[in-house]
Amino acid sequence: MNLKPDVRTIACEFQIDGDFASAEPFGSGHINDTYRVTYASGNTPCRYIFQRLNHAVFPNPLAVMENGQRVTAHLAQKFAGQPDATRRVLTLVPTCAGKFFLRDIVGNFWRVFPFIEKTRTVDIVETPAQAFAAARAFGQFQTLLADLPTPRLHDTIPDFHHTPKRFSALEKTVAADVVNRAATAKPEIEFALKNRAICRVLLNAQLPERVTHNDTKINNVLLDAATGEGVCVIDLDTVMPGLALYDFGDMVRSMTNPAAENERDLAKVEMQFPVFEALSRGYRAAADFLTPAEKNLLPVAGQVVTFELGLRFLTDFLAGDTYFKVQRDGENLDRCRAQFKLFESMRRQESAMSKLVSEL
Ligand code: ADP
Ligand code: GN1
Ligand code: MG
Repeated sequence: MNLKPDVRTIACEFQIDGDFASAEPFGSGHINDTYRVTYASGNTPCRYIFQRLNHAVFPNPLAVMENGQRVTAHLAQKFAGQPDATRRVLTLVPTCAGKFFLRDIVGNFWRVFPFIEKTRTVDIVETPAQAFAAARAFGQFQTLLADLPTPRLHDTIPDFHHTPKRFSALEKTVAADVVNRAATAKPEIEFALKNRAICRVLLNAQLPERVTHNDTKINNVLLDAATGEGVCVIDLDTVMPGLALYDFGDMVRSMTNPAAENERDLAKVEMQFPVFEALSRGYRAAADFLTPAEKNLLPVAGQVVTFELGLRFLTDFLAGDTYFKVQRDGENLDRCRAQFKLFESMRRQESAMSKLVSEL
């Protein structure tokens, strides 16, 4: 699974014109392996994104592929006839056998998309306007998928945003302490225990189930390189039934933090209120379906998701770094500390956030 794959061999299996020229690892995702592949075709090079799915994280790759195909086909139908329609949604390139994914000889699952040119992604928001654009794109994504025909999408990772279950997983991992790291993380474990009440805030509110993205990081939306507009929502593996507020909360979590997710200087980690304002405005501009209960919880959604991801990083640190890719020892603990610091910063600003949302 983790061996360096021969992308050229994989490429032969897909219906792509031209000659394979090069492949390079691409992006900064924590889970899948992504490559940008260039083909020479006449005078103009043509680029593609190749992705190998992490099937340790996604236990049912076929379900992921089926959801992906249904979601992209539905969105393509919605954008058909509009300017730039083919840049607004991912398009799956078929294999020579006419399927939308490839299972290679060692059992890995691959899919290929045309690279959407003249776009860029960022890992850290640069301006509130960028946050507005991303939030509007994610809000529009939810709106367009609201009428996805039945059947219900597969749960590609069951209980992905079930925060209380994430908490229980942490408790079990602390008890097992398989790599003897619990002592190192004592302050973070205590922080988690002290704040556990936040886990149920969204789930207890009886909010409607919707089709949601579930990983609404800023680098999961392609921004137009010239205008900065949100062009296309990508990274669709976690699109499944969920709560709209987990998407909004994950935007607040990932976009209001001006520091890297693994930042060690916690003084740099503070929730940026102008970015929160831009997110609220951008999301509300496109997500026109929100119920009063959903609107009421917009100000705290970020806290729940930030706390949840802190729990997940801490759990993975204690389990020996088996889920999120790490580049150095202790990285998952650093990531957890940054999430918990951000959570505290959101708490401190909760009343200002509520005031803003109620005024919108
Ligand atoms: P991961 O699961 O690793 O986060 P993503 O699907 O988010 O994978 O892709 C990683 C990065 O590759 C993205 O942040 C984006 O920069 C780039 N990317 C992915 N798909 C495309 C595409 N079709 N066109 C242009 N860039 C893309
Ligand atoms: C992972 O694959 P990537 O990097 O977009 C993770 C998200 C986390 C995120 C934190 C399937 O997303 O849940 O919020 O890292 N994806 C999965 O950066 O677990
Ligand atoms: Mg991604």
